[in-house]
Amino acid sequence: MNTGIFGGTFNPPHIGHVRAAERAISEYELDLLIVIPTGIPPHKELPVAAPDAEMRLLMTENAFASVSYTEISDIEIFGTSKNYTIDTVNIIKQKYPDDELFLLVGTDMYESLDTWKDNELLLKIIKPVLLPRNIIKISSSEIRDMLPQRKGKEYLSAANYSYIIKNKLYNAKPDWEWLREQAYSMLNPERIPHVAACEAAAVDLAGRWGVDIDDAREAAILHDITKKLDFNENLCIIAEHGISGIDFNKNEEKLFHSITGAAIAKSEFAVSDTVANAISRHTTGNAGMSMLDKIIYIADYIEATRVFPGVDKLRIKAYENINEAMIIGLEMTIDDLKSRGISPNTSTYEALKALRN
Ligand code: DGI
Ligand code: FE
Ligand code: FE
Repeated sequence: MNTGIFGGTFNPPHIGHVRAAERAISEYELDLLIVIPTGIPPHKELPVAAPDAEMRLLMTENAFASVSYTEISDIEIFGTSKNYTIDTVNIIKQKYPDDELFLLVGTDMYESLDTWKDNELLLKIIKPVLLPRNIIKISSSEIRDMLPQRKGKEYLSAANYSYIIKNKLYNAKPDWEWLREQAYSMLNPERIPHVAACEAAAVDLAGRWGVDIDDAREAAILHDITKKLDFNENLCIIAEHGISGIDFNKNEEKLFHSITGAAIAKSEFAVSDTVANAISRHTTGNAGMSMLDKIIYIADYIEATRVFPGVDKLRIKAYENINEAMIIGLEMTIDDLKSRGISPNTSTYEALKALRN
């Protein structure tokens, strides 16, 4: 059997690694390629918001999940050795004593092989081969630089991109198209135009009122992500996230989605507290709303697909005086609820009271 060994920091693993592995498998006729994420990379400064070794292991498993003839080894992650190549190679040799072992190395490493620890012994155990040159010219460090700019998604597996965003690794910020896709997939399809229009309205209002446009966009895209969940599903999220202080009545089911939406926005999309608060207040409002909170509340109310008497006036008002627009919106909601025999939540009254002062 021909067995290849492919070590690396995989920080993060990307499509270039995967393509190189696939080419190595065919070029060197490997029956197995063992992919080995390193433990603590020697002489390497860990970059900001770096994943730990176990997170890199998990991402490496994700990245190679669909590549035949590969297996991911955790020997350098959980092993006690110092992660010298010779130690790793010895372990593999013990496991596969009859195999021909090929060590995949990049050009620079290939040229410095004679400086490696126990290099003579090493060369008796493995045959060093060049990591095939790649058509995809990308490096992990370039991807780490792209992620905070909302770029780089196309170089990562879908699972790894979600994982990186969820855990805010490398200070990654979500690609907007991706975030919309994720959010829309959680909605009833008929709600998508509302959320799209809400995003546009929120971005406009953020420009008008000097609020961070990205925060407004993010909050609007995500504001209704739990809207289609039923009572029990909402209760599950509340329990799972340890949310306390919910005292909704049985007939206030509609209020859950802002609270659970904020929780999911945090846990799945790593939104800031500022953005999470705007989501959690978008249905009732509350006392002491931030400008972002008001923008999301009003954008939800006046977005282009909304049709009700007075909507045009309210749209104008939102640009002239957002507090007055809030008051009008809250009053209309209270009237509407009462006319339907529903008593408005105390937060709704408190929001109104705070704005009138
Ligand atoms: O999720 P959307 O439909 O886009 O908008 P939303 O989050 O403002 O939800 C609107 C619903 O919430 C609507 O059915 C009225 C209801 N609602 C708003 N304020 C209150 C309320 N329901 C109760 N019970 N109490 C409130 O104070
Ligand atoms: Fe809503
Ligand atoms: Fe909404």
